[in-house]
This record gives sequence, C-alpha cells and structure tokens, in this order.
Amino acid sequence: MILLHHLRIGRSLFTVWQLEELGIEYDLKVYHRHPETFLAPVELKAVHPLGKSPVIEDGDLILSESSSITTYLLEKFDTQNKFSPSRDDIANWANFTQWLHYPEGSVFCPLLVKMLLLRSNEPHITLTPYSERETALHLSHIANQLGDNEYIMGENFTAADFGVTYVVSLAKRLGLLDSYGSLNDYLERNLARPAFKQAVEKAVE
Ligand SMILES: N[C@@H](CCC(=O)N[C@@H](CS)C(=O)NCC(=O)O)C(=O)O
Repeated sequence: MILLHHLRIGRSLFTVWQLEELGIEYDLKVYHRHPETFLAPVELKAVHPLGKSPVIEDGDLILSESSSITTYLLEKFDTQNKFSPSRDDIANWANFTQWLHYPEGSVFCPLLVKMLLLRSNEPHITLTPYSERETALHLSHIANQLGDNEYIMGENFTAADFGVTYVVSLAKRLGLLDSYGSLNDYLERNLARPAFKQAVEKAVE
C-alpha cells in the first residue's frame, strides 16, 4: 500500500486529492511544521534527504517531487487514461505533460517570492518587481489557457489540474486573484469535487 508522508500545511494535500480521485488505497503519515520556523520536522529527513513533503513510499520506492509522484501514480493506476491523455496522440500527451510540470517548474517560484515579501512587510528593489511581473504573467497565461473551458486541458478534468489548482489556490491566499474571475471559478469548481472534500476530511485536522 502507498504511504504518503504528509506535511501540514502545504502541497501534499494535493497529493492526497490525487490518491482520492484515482481511488488508490493509501496510508497517511502526518507531520507538523515548526511553529516559528515553519519548517518540516527533522523526522522527514529520515524518509528523504531533502526533508520535504510530499514523499510517497510504495514498496522499496521512495519518491519525492509532486509532479513526479503524479506521473508515477498515473503510470501505475490510471490504466484507463481517465486522468491523462493516451500517448497515441503524442502531441496532445506532450502538451499535457507541459501543464503537469508547469506549476512547480515556473509558477511556484514567483508565488513564493511574493509570500516571503508579504511576510517581510517591506518592498524589495529587485524582488518586488520580479514577483509582480512574473505572477501577472503566469496567472494571465493560466487564464488564457483556460479560456471558456472548465479545466486546464479543455472540457475534461485531468491530472494537470492538480498542480494548477494548487498554484491558483496559493495565488488566492496571497490576494492575487481579484482581477481573475475565471481563475476564482476554476478554483471553486475543483475544490468542490467530492475527492477534494474527501482529502480535506482525511488530511486536514
Ligand atoms: N518541488 C517540491 C517542493 C517540496 C516542498 O518544498 N514542500 C514543502 C511543503 S509545501 C516543504 O516540505 N516545506 C518544509 C521545509 O522546507 O522544511 C515538490 O514539488 O514536491
């Protein structure tokens, strides 16, 4: 059975959501952040040298990085291609992988900078313009890709929506969604999914 090392509070909730959507049996091991440093506890370093979450264990396999965990779960459990396109249309599949990796690869960094700036409560000569420019670029890019569609790949929910929902939810928490109506709707739609609610019930105390 898959064991997910789940750190409160953070992106591993979105891995719990995936496990729920895919109907996979799993166990959760819950960790809490240090109340002052907000860092993960050292016990997570015994699981994986980076000491970050999510990490899954599946037999002898220990796997970190949200998007590679998603890829693994799809390869192993999404045999009917319910959440990912088939590779028969290689261009469509490649486009899907682009959206699968984009949230962690490109969007998270400027959001993190924004979060740290909000915590420091002071503008910074280079970081403030960087985070303003880049967050606007990426939120507009996501909104353009969505267009009138409900999901990031079009009419159907796919695994690419897990990571995109995560970064859009973080943008919302940082107060960045006011002028992005379609992203607010997208977020509401995805967080209302029964599997997300189930994940919250199991993984949020
Ligand atoms: N790129 C990694 C990022 C993992 C990561 O930074 N996780 C955060 C939680 S959202 C963490 O464990 N932070 C605690 C720490 O750095 O001590 C992924 O996609 O999983």
